[in-house]
Amino acid sequence: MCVTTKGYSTVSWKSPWSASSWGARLLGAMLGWAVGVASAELLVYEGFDYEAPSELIGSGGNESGLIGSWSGDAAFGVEAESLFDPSFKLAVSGQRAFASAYGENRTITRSFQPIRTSRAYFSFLLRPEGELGAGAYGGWFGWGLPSGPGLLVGGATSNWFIETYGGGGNRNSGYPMSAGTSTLFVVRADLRPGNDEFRLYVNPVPGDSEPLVADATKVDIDVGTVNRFSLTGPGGFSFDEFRVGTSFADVLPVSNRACDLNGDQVCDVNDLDLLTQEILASELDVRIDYNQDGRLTASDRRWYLRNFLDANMGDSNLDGEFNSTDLVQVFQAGEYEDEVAMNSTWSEGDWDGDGDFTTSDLVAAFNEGHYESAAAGVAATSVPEPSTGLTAWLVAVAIVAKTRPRRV
Ligand SMILES: [Ca+2]
Ligand SMILES: [Ca+2]
Ligand SMILES: [Ca+2]
Ligand SMILES: [Ca+2]
Repeated sequence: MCVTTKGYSTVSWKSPWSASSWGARLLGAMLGWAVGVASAELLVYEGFDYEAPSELIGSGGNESGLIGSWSGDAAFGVEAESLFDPSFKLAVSGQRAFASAYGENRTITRSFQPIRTSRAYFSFLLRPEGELGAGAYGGWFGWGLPSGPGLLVGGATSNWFIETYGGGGNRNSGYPMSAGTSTLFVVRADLRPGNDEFRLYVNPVPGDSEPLVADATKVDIDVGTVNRFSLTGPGGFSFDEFRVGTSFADVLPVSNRACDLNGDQVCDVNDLDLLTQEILASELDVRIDYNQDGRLTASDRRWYLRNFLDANMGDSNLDGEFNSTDLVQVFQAGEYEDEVAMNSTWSEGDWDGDGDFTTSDLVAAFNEGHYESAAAGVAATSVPEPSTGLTAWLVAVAIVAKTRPRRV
């Protein structure tokens, strides 16, 4: 795996909840110390930091708020590679739980410290594996709280839903399931005498505030004391990054690890260039398959640009705007249509990611339509708003002619 050797090697991939840090955090929380801005208390964490591949049953012990090991049916395993949320902003660690489609119902559970607060938040990732619907009973599966009548968040072949454990009281989230694509769930539980209230949020973005409106709400069951969760159903799926906390933010900790490919603690053009190299090497690494299509392509690079750098094609200095300053920068680098293969980076004009600065980069950038002609350095009257690759190229050449002599 290329990124492992080039990039991730400088950032340890171990769990953020090492025994010492977990203990300190828990102690701090118990004593009422501030353990982070707007952070209350992370009660439970399961990131599947176990040997892979291995049986899930028997894995784990008393750590990170969990009690005892996984117990139940043996048809669940630990598989290499953590799941990621669709925004790639959620902090993840370890491996993941995995179950291929099965010919019978099955369940495995893990206990945790009983929830004592009236409101709790649960977060986790689910990813359908193989063909939707494969396995017994329509291939349903999900995550559950198997206390009282129980709660289930899961699906089978269409949309993710929340329902009573074992069926009934189904509430459709409106979000479709897709094989091979991870979905992030947050369940807010308001635990009361009598029926409890559960709000389901699908694919919230870590770092954002709690949505005002839930994607599904369920108010017709009383689950009683909550002190364990389960993975259940015959469908094929992966599960990962389970957290329990007392606030929305607690269960969605943000990490820049997915964008910091070279491990220097910042996400910038150097990471983008590293990603370009990985894409050109075209060796699949799920940690940089940002659009989750099972391939490493220019689409992943676009995803990176927009989601991590908040930038568009052509924005060579990554200041959020594609303007004449970017054009001046790339032409001053002097690699436009030069004779040296694969020598150009993003800041040197290789916007389409093929390793060189050529006309195709200008066409690709201007065709996205983000060029701002009124930017500083070029009078709006002298540079009309370009709309085609050809005018873009003419604009670029005109700017070059105005800003620097031709390199000899
Ligand atoms: Ca994990
Ligand atoms: Ca991809
Ligand atoms: Ca710019
Ligand atoms: Ca190029």
